[in-house]
Amino acid sequence: MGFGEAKDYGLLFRILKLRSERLLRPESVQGVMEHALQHRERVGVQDFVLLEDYRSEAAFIDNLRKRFHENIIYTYIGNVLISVNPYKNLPIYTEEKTQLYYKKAFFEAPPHVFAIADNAYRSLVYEHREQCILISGESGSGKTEASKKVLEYIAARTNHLRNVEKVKDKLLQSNPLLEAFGNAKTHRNDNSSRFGKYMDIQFNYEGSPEGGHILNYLLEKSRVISQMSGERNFHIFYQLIAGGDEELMKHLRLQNRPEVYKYTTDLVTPASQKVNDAEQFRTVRAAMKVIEIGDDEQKEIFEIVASILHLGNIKFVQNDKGYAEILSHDTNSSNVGELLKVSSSKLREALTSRTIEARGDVVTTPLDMEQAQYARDALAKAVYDKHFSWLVSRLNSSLAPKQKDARDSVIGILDIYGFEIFPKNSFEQFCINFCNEKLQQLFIQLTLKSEQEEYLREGIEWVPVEYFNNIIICDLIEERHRGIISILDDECLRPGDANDLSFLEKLSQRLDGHAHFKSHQKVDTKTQKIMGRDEFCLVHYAGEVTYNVNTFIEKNNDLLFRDLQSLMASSGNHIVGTCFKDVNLASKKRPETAITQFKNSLNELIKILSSKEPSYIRCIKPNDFKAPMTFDDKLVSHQVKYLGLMENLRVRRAGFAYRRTYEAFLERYKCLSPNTWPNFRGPAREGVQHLVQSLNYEKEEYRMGNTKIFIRFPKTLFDTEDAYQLKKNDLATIIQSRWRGY
Ligand code: AD9
Ligand code: MG
Repeated sequence: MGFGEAKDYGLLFRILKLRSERLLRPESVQGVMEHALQHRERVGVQDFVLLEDYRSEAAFIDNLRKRFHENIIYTYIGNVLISVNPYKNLPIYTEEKTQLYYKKAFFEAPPHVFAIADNAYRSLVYEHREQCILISGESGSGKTEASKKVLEYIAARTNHLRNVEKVKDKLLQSNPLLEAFGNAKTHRNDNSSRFGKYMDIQFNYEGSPEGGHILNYLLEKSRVISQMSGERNFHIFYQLIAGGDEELMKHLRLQNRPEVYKYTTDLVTPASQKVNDAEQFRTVRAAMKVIEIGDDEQKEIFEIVASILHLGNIKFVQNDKGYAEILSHDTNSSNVGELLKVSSSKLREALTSRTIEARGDVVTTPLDMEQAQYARDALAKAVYDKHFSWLVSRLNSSLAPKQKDARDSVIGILDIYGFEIFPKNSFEQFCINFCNEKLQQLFIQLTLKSEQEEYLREGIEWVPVEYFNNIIICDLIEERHRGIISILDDECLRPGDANDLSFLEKLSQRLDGHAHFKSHQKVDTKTQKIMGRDEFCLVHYAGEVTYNVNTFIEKNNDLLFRDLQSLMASSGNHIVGTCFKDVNLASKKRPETAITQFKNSLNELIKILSSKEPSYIRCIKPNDFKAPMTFDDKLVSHQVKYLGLMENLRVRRAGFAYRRTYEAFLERYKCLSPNTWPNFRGPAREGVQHLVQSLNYEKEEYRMGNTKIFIRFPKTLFDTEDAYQLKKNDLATIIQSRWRGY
């Protein structure tokens, strides 16, 4: 290919100009151009802002697909990283690759999760701006893997003194531990995180990690008692059963077959999986050791896990009055009693009756079969859930920095469930999607607002970008007295005959006419689907979702009978005792509902994140089969929509992609103009003016602010960078840095 066919006119023009000014040697140009153009044809562009047709979703997906098939899983939209799960191990996380990202500006190396990590680290350490990295995407898209890579990069990048290594080891080992208790095999992901996680890595004034802190959100506790067919309970149950030694198993009264326990029967575990589970159990114990969870505490943890398995096997029989009873020789209940160090007979009583205080009188009423089963399952869920939160706080006390340094600062990493639209959506999806609305709102606030503020500060004309502000949906959900959460809580607190359908009726009455709410009486305009009598639909920023109200009231009330609570508070297992003592049994006030607790913790999280500078990693799942080299256009297109990537790109293209101070820009590129080379003595702004003239920047490509040059398209900067590399006559670097793909 000769120059006549070259499409990259901007670069060509600049190179020719530099050549005519004798700033470039002619023989270096043609080969590089040819190579670069062919390469781009094959691997697409590394930043979506470089797409010619940036409004076309087809072009967007085409670019992702091209790169994916070349094993290039990372692409940018400005400073947002898009990552496509390769479902195979790629040699992109080696020591050598890690070093490639040390102290590199974004455009100097191929897009990578390491670049995001390095950028955050440098901004924190050298510019003292606290950072957070927000990772989103649907189940199985690679969020947790990405968060681990960030942590690993930071561990590799920071100093290797012994005490620092110890802290890093603890931070790294928190992952296998939390995954054992909080992850499970689902249809979408063999290692699916069933909780949201925000982790702060704390650094001292030297930039070394000195501790960490984890916040956990909304563990999917219903998984403890039942799983969809083909899915599993939390990993730890199987790991303990497969990997516990004889002595431990005897102590826990466990058999080494998960299928004999009701809570783990749903999936027959193949032999290979058992080997894997046993191995993982050793990893978990090793992690516990690093975290400094001693033998006694470990024993108590496994007693809790085992007691839940026994609890699930408790059988009720119906007595002649129609009420539930547990036979006194039932070994399951006595196992639970012994392991949790509570009276077995009191446990049997609390599982089959209920004490209610009414106007000073204490009345005990027996439970029927259904109520007793509900009580048993509620207890199993509560014990597991509280114990998981205990584990997180135990981790936190181990991760807490030994010396509180006044100047310590953090990088936060958020690995939280992405937007969910299933054929049937329930209370859990409602919570998760609400969370995503809040994060989208934060994205808007942090990215767009700060962008506009900077233009104002720099005296640059800013044409406001049109974008959809989802605050209207956040309000619809959480506004006091009027929002969906308030209506749900009111209904949960209302004595009498409140139920899921009465909640739906209230919603329909109060929210009728809201642009983002559709009641069950309406026809869904898009799909022409008539909603069921027990459904409502929300028009989320990412699309329409129909929710089924069935079990909303029960899940939001999240009731555990008081008798069971006080019994657990008396447990001689100190973890269980501690977990349940917090519940103020004497209080007449109702505990907060599940959704209100979630809303409050989410608002706390938003407050934390708003105080930091964000980076975004958007993860995409290429297919539903966990298969490598398979790219399903339709599936990816859905995610591009739900992640709001086209909108993101549009906003990015509307503004200025890059900005650098005049001093930094001049220092790097001064060799590209005869007026600034080898030194420029005047003000840096003037020097940059000479540079942009020499580089032939078009008027709409850049603006000169008060202290910085603003460059509208990354391409302009890439071209300048290429010219700089060419000038240095370093051909290897130009091919790598610009046309990357390795
Ligand atoms: V969930 O919402 O917790 O269900 P995640 O966290 O988004 O989900 P995860 O990181 O667990 O997904 O990735 C799923 C699986 O994809 C992993 O277990 C790996 O087998 C695979 N994966 C993900 N990212 C990579 C990668 N960068 N390289 C290789 C990967 N494999
Ligand atoms: Mg995960």
